[in-house]
Amino acid sequence: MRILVVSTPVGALGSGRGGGVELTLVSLVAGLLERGHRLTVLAAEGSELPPACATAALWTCSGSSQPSAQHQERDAPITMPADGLLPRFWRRVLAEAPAAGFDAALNLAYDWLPFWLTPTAPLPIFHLVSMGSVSRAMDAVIAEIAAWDQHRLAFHTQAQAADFALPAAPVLVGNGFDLSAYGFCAEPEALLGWAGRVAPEKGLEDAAAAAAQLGLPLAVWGLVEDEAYAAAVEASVPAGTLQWRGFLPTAQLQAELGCCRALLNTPKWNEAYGNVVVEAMACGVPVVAYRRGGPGELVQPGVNGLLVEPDNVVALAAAAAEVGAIDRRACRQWVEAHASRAVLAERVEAWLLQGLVAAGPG
Ligand code: HBI
Repeated sequence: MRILVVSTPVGALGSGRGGGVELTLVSLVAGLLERGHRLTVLAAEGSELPPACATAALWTCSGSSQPSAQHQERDAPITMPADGLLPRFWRRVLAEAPAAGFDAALNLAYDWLPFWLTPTAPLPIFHLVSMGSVSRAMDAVIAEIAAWDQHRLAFHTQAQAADFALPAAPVLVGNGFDLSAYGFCAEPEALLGWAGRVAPEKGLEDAAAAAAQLGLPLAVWGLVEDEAYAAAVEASVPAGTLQWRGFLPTAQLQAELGCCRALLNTPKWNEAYGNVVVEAMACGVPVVAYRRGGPGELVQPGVNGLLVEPDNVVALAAAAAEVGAIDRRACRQWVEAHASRAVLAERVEAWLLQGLVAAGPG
């Protein structure tokens, strides 16, 4: 197939501002290229694609970044900068895609416009929904497209899809990672880890409190999206508990992440998937996670980690103390079987082909 993949308008690929969707985009583009498809990526000016995506075409647009959807009020109206990346992306798709001969456009943005355009667009638009429910406007437009032709939607996990009004069982594609980029570490240090955008919905304060209870340092990787929140978490534990490691490219992240005895995963929202959970397991690091959202489905208790009652910091610390019993090699093996690039690409290909066959009304 000839596929146009439209990226997130919250930031350029490689900047870290896109969070998990950047990793998902690179994995599915590289995986689909491997399977012989022809890919074009539409992303913000300044975006960079890794060597694995070198044979994909890259179209870019300048423009203002779209405000993050998860930080809006649930009842907020749709907002869009007039000189924004979002309207410019979709002006480009509608203007150029028909002549370019794409079989489909695959939208990775969690934004109202591409969903709203879907029933009347001049080419089939598919959406890999990247988050759980964050606003009524997005819930409504996702429900509208599901009612019109649910084949056009896919989700990462069952827990995420359950947030939305779907007439039929959801297409689930999980996620996929370039496992050659993650080294296995058999012997960890006396160190706990936490990774993700540093923002309130990610619950860093709970992981910090659990580490302080255990008297272990907590390494923190990720873009500090909310400075005030980060400062408040730092102040909530004894000095030296947190080691702020910043947003690192995968090569550096995995080298440091592998040294952890466990990764603590403490989402306060319905995390759609939980990329960092799989990245840790790929390095042999078991994950202690709240039984919530995507991580609640990825962690297989006793095999690749432990699940605890959400928001229970005492239980989080107790489980983190038990995690030495987990076989670190089994964590790596689970990822190889369930979250490789090849597995993701197979699922995405099947989804698109099925969706193209089941032509939606109109
Ligand atoms: N917000 N408006 C908007 N659009 C996105 O595509 C978007 C977002 N917030 C976060 C985000 N994408 C990514 O971090 C996803 O991986 C969740």
